[in-house]
Amino acid sequence: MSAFDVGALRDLLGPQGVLSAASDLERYLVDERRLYQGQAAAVLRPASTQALSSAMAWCYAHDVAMVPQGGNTGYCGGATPDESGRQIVISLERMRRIRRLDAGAFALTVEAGATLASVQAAARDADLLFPLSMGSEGSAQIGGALSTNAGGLAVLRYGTARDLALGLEVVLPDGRVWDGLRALRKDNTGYDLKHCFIGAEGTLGVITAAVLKLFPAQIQRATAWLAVDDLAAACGVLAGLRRRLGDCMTSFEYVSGPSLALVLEQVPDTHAPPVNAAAHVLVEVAAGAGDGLRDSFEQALCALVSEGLVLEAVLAQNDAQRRAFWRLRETIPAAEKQLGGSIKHDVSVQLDRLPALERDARCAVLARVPAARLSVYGHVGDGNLHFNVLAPAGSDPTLFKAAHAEAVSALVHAAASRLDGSFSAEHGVGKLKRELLRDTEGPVAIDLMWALKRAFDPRGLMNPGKVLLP
Ligand code: 2HG
Ligand code: ZN
Repeated sequence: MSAFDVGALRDLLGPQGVLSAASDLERYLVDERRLYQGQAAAVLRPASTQALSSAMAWCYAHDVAMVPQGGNTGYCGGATPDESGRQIVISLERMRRIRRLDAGAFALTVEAGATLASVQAAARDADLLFPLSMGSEGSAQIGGALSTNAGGLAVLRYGTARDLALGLEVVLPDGRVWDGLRALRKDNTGYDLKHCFIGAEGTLGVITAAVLKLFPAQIQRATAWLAVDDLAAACGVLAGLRRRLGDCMTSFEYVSGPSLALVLEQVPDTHAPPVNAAAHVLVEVAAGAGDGLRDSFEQALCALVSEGLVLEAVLAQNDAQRRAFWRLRETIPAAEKQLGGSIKHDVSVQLDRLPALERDARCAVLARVPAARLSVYGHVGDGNLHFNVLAPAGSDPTLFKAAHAEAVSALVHAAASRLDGSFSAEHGVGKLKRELLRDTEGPVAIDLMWALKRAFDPRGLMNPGKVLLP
């Protein structure tokens, strides 16, 4: 029996709009990494903003806590209900319409439940580009991506989800709707409210639709796989390519030798790249019409080879080779999962401190657990590393994580903090990192965050216990 009678919510949302049978709820109650197993009184699946607004007004009036959920691909447990069985999950999965595409304004209005892949496809159909891209784009939803301010593979050129939002529509905890769906490129009318909801992980309201920025299609594109000595060399290559090519680089992804080895060993149909080295970089450049991008890219790479920064470079000759390169990078998380998972980190520092971060974290972790396997990779162009730590070969990954996760993460986060970096570059805080947020952001920042929380959600019903530790 549910903690409250869901009949009233069914009246508001219709039979498809409320799930309450245990077997229907299951998949909404556990997070992607299986770190948290929650319970819920029901899952609401509104088909429109108006319907959600009435349901949330009802929840507010009845003191029911609400947990918004997108594609449930998050890494920090931000969309999983607690164990009380009294919270309700709000899934946006039935709100996935493309509301309008204004090609002349380079803007797309879309409902929160649309997957990133479907938003990209809608832009592509109009010969335009929506650049937010990540391994989970087939299931990750735009509402969740905005709520966590997701990053991904093209931040270097186009920015994070925050940079791609022109306007938002949000249902507030009491059911009121804030209509901020405008496609203005410039708007200085007071506080920029949309930025309060972006990255708030559903703790201030539920994003139901967004106006997104579109870009000219990438007519020319070139992709290369580079062999380098180490992360410091990779950073040198990044700077060298930037100086030579300007702003046309869209991705600059680092893949350490051990991360590549995991992929080759664990992921079917992956083949070693034609270069052999201790570390690798996947770099992609793109531009609109015109010519010469591939030539200038090739020249820049040749110059970096002569300088000794790049050991070898292979330019993808066709789309199949490009996809094969990307597969080597994008399947690293799957390879780690296959091995029983890793102790994951999502740290960032200012660009010129990245090699120091890697070195300090490596020394600290290996001093404590000498046999641990490190899988270090990530968005070096954004100063963001995934410094992941796996169990020694042959030992039990679950026992390893249980024994070492806390201490190892403290060491990696301390290394980032000493370099004035962040413990969460692109995956948010959720439930997993709320203690870290409280302990590292400083009292003024935490006071301001609580002031915002209380102003938007005075009864504390919006995704309670996430981001800010009660
Ligand atoms: C990536 O960059 C994702 O592939 C996942 O952010 C990172 O699984 C990870 O640690
Ligand atoms: Zn990442």
